[in-house]
Amino acid sequence: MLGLLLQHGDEISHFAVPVPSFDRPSAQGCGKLLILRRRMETTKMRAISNFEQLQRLLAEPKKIVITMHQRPDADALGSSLALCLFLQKEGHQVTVIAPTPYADFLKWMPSNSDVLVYEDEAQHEASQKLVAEADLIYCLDFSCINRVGHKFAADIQKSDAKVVLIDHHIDPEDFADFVLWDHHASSTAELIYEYIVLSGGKDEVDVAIGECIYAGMMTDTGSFRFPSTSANVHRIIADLMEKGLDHSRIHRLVYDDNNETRLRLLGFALSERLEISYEYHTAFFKLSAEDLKRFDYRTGDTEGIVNYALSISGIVFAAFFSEKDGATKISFRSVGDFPANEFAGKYFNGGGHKNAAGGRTEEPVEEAVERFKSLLPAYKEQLDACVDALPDMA
Ligand SMILES: [Mn+2]
Repeated sequence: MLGLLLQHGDEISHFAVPVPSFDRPSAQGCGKLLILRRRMETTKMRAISNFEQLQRLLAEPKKIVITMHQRPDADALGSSLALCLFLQKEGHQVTVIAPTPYADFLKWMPSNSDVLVYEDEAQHEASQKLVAEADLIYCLDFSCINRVGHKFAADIQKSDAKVVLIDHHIDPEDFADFVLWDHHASSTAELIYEYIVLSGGKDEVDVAIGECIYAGMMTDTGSFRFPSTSANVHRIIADLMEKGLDHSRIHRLVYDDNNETRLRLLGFALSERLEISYEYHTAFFKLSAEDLKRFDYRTGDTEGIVNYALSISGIVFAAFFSEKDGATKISFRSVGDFPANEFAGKYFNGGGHKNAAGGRTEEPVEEAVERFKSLLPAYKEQLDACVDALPDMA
């Protein structure tokens, strides 16, 4: 683990409030960028060490690669493109490399056409060359290096480049030279905005950068409804709107770009593939490979369907099982204190956030679902307690 990565709530008493402190000495010879974000009522403190070291590296034009987790979502891609646009303005040579293809509804993002896809045969070699020759590699929106895929991870680790990790997932692995991490942040996009501001680049933020950041924050907060939507998120949005951001346009681009098969797949899932266990306050979907084929499934088509299960009155735990590439992928969602990430980690080789996690198993979807159902009784008390804690809707 990152020995010097301070977590939320760590006690540092002598920092000035509320200005970011840029002039602290490096933490005990540590090679990490150390950022502490702590909320004190409405005031947030940040302390940074070794930030100057990174800034010194960036004082000269550098060759930079930015990457993100596989099957990037709007936060991963938006964060990457926002950072790319900013670093390009600063005079660097920057390329965004996505490990895998991604959903069409993300392709409106500014500079999307310049993104390379590592898995794409035609772009694989160019991607590898850029990684090998990079001075700096930014890893965004993931905390375990293998989330880019084993081959890509090996390329990154072989490269002499300094690695910068900017992320909000729990338990970051110790693979980066510089780290900006806060698992209380709503999104990586929020951290990217802060990173730009801390780099003295607030004036460089334009509509294009703002659109990418907004898309990341919007999707990771469920359109600003999850508890992670802090006052800071809304302050950032205010800043972006003052720069000319058309927020309605981004909602339309992301949410109103359904194709017919995607909508019909949703309808089918809701009417035929949703199971509800009122006893355990749990609801889940299961889609077989055949189901997906029938509706001409394309990457991203099932995104967000799990949330319909969680929207049922009295349901506090939801899952979405789908059979892809010979394995079963699962999304978990919960409300309140039920730790979806611990559940995913313990039984389905996964992890994530407390209320939104993912997992994967080699079992066929039916077997995975049966095992899931057999696990619920052990959680009855916890699930009941979650329901008791729900706000009174009366
Ligand atoms: Mn994210």
